[in-house]
Amino acid sequence: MATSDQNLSQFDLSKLDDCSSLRIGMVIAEWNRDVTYKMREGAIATLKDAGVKHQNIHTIEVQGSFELIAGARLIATRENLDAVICIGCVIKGETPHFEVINHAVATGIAELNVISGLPFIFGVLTTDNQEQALERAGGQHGNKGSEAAFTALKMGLLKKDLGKSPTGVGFRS
Ligand code: RBF
Repeated sequence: MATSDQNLSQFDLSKLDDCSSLRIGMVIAEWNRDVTYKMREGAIATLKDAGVKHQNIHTIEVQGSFELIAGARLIATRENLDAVICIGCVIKGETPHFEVINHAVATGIAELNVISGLPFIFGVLTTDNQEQALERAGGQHGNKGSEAAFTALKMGLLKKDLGKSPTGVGFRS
């Protein structure tokens, strides 16, 4: 599933409806922070370019990508958000941890989408090495953090348009 020819970072923000009332959460994993902080930068720039107010962008950090799930759930219980962006970077090592973590994170974030009325956006890079990751964090293959933010904007607008508040299933603090 190659993405090198699908650089969504050239999305068109002007085609979106008014985003100025959207409230967006963001959870960033500190593991591989050389990569994830660049993705965070790209995501915040995209949100601001779309008109999301600074005070309506809520960010927290967690240790590794595995903790994105709990972090995303926690921020969703605390703030009245329209979407949550999960940003991480898992780089293949010499043990099966890569597959284990990737599977757990993808499944966990998918489950959050299912049990709540809130969109949780999967902004997790899974690469063979750091070079590939940096190419996707502001390098030649765009910034996947910016793309995750664009997806969050679209889903946040959709939620405002069609959805109700989170059902609360599993989200009471
Ligand atoms: N977290 C990441 O976000 N990216 C990684 O590439 C990554 N590699 C890991 C490799 C090993 C062997 C272990 C034990 C953890 C790794 N983690 C990584 C951290 C993981 O997401 C989590 O923070 C810890 O397992 C604690 O729950």
